[in-house]
Amino acid sequence: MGDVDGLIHELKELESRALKALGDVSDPDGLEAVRVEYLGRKEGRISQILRRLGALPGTERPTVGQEANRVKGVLQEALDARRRELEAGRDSGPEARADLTLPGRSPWVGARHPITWVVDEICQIFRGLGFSRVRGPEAETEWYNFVALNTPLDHPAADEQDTLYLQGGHLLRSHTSPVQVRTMERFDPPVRIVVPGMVYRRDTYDATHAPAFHQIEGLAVDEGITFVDFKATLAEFSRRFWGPDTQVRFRPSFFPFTEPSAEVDVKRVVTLPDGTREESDWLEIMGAGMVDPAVLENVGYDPERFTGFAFGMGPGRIAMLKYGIPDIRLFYDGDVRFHRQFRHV
Ligand code: 2NM
Repeated sequence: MGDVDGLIHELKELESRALKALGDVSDPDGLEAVRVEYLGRKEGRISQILRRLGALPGTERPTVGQEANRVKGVLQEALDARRRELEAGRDSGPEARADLTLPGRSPWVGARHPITWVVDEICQIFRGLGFSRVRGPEAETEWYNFVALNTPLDHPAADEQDTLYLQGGHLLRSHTSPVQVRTMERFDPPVRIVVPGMVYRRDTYDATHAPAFHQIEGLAVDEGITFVDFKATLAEFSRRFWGPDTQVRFRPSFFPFTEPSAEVDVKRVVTLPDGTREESDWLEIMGAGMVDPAVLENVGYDPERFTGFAFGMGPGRIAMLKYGIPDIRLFYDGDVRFHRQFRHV
């Protein structure tokens, strides 16, 4: 009896080991290895046990034989079931172990830089008023940056305290006006352009100054352009950008390249979250003026025949006013916690 009990115990152990091995198998090769190990005709573990039946007394052979056949049947069935599972592609590979209840990872969504938004918005409004968008070089000559613009080289703006000079008499443009000069040289009036771009000045980087910053300037020259066109165009732009109830004010000022010159201020009407309307203070948003006849002369236009107006703004300053940004360095330091707030614009 001892031999019979021993063999039956061995068969039961073999059965549970084989079932566990089948559960662990993840591909057809592994499945075949388990089949050969347990059910193989010659070397399989069940065949080996059956071969030892011969050593048992004839009366006890059927007990062990029946148990061996039962285990064989169970394993064959489990093997076929596992094969079907693997073929169906279920419960295999890394997906099988994936936790489908985990929240997905949200993809990184870029945000438009607030200055880019302001520049594009301004250009689009001026496009509606007939102005084209133009670009030009950032390394310039003294002629295009200063002299042609009626700014002599002994003017404080041209001093190396204020302008970044390069080798060979070149400099980094301190405003985008040289592009207006180049455009007037290449095209006869009518000219109506806006010129966004980076400009450079020798300033210390602090909350209100950056040595490289954005500017957008504009120019209209034609026969018969008057101070009324100048005021009306810039007031219309201001209302389209800041809102239809915006008040606009022109204060006398000075620029070497315009005469007369003005600072343009706006007073906004802001609607608070609770619906009440509040007026802002007067905000200085641009410098402007009628183009000085000396500038028209310098580009080869006849100043007796043509007149025009020009203006310049800092889109960084406008973005700071529009969004309540307290420090200009936030635009340039590249901290995503700042930039991701602008995903909507
Ligand atoms: C400003 C203010 C006033 C300006 C003048 C010209 C040009 F080329 F026509 F002479 N371009 N931009 C101008 C005039 C720029 O920025 C504050």
